[in-house]
Amino acid sequence: MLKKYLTREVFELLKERKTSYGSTLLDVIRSGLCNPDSHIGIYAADPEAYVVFKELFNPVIEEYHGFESSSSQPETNWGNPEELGNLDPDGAYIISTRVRCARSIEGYPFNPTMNETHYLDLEKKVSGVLESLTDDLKGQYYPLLGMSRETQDQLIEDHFLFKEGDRFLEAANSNRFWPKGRGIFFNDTKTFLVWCNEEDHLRLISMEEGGDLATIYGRLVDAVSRIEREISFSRNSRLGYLTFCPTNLGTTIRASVHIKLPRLGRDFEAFQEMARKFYLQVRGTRGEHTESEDGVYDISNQRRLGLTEFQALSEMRDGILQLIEQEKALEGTEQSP
Ligand code: ADP
Ligand code: IOM
Repeated sequence: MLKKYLTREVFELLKERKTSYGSTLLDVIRSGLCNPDSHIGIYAADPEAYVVFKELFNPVIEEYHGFESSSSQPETNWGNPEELGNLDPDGAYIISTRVRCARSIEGYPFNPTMNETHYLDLEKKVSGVLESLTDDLKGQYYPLLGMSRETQDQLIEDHFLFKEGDRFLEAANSNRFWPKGRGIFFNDTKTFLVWCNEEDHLRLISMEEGGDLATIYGRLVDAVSRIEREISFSRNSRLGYLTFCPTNLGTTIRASVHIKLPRLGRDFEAFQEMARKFYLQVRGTRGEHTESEDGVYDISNQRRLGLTEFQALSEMRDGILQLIEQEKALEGTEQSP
């Protein structure tokens, strides 16, 4: 998208602009310049970048979320999680379900403009609040600093932890001082997790095996509500919750399933096209920029901005149910004589 929207005209307009943090156009586009296989290729080097470089951000945001420059994010509305139900009660297709949202903490800039003290202060503040959670959310914060390579690798392998040295973030100047200030919190059952200072200040995650979306989303809603009593998050009246990457603005929600759809997956182009029609995005088994392994796809809502939290979840649920129906229809044709 960087390649598509950074026209000569836009470049001439933006090339000398700076935010009050000192971020330039180069800070915004460096990840895409270094990684031509990026999906988007731009990051908001600091919260002001969305306004100062709006001639580049707005069309990208519009293409990704279908959100026009005159639109505004609706008020937060989590809805009633119970209504979402279980997407695969027989456990025939869905291996696991994960719902995450991102949050930036008021008063802190984004990765490229954070200094070492910002990272360490933020980690201290957040880990204290997380370790005060009780009941089903009770758990512990584990800093990356001092965590053994084996423990990290196992947590990554089990899909709980972010990977180290992401080249897209590296080029965006976002891995400085690593592993300082980075870490993961999880509850005793590893169904509620929080990533600290990876791409965003916080990623709050609820996940478990199977397709019980109601329970998994309900847990995230409860956790976010408890945490926001203690920490103020950055929210903008037009763009909703502010994030480092424009794909995550608004609700910041990505609700995904790890799912096996072997018949649909045979024609991957047609499968992707069908997913797009349902506003879904297909990723590989180990997340963004990875391939599918053993026919397992990560399928999630594409849009996060311009709709409420509950609408984002409903869009994901409806799309996944449709894909399962299509898979069943193909099974039916194969079984008939
Ligand atoms: P995000 O942008 O949501 O953090 P990534 O694509 O970077 O997502 O993936 C982060 C991790 O979450 C990866 O290990 C990925 O495999 C894992 N993941 C995503 N969805 C699921 C799911 N439904 N079940 C299990 N793991 C998942
Ligand atoms: N969110 C971010 N990791 N991603 C969209 C990077 C990209 O491929 O541009």
